[in-house]
Amino acid sequence: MKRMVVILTSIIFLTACSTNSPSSHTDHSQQHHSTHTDHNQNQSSEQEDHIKVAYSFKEGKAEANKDTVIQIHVQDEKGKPIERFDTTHEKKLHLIVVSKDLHYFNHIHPELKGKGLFEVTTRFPAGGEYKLFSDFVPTGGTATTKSEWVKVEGKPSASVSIQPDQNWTKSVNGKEITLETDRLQAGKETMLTFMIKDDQTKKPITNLEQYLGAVGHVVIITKDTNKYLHVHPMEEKATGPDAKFMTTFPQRGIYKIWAQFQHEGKVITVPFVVNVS
Ligand SMILES: [Cu+2]
Repeated sequence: MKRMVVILTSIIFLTACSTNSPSSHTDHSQQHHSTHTDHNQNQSSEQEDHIKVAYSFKEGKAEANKDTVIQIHVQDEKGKPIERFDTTHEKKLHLIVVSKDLHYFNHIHPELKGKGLFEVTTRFPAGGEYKLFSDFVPTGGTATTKSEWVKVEGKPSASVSIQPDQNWTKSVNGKEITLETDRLQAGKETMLTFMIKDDQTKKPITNLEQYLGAVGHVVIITKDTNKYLHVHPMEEKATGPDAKFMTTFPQRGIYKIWAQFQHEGKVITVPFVVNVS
């Protein structure tokens, strides 16, 4: 079997430790290191530690429902801009934006303006706190994820409580997507299988298109937003109806999973909430 490409990046976000539940302290030592499935684990995390990412808004602030330019500054430890990035899944940087309750999710691609600066225009749907995750590979370096909270002005939306799904079949944009897993145990490899059908006819969809160079993309974030996983499919060139992803949930708890597929030119984003024991 073709070995899957899994980029598993754990995030530590220090300020979050003071505000989150005691469970965020249980594996604190581990959280200081990113875990990658390549063989340079220690080297990778050291390198990642030497990269700094700062976020800003071009207009100085962000307001809900207004075009907002997010700026991402990538620097080395001495403050020198990092200028070169590998293209991974067709982009130099993948930006994931989530609201604090993980209800809102957006996956966008800032453009490299030069001198380590990326920019992208987006709209936040409501006021409140959002977490931004930048996912990139500096040329000569390794997969890196850096996150930060940002505040958006405007009327906040009511917080949606995050509960594990009872029903693992969802209808989104005319598709019926079912998630199956072999197990949901922390620290063990888990296969996530998504099966995609036409919502009307229930016919399996066998002509999924490549989305960013693969049959699908999966982003997984813990309920407390402290951990981020970006998982690529086992078979990148698959076309459906199944798309399989292998990952390891680093700890027990509730996770939100967003799977993204493309069919007939449209991207489908389907969320699931699971409880890992
Ligand atoms: Cu992306």
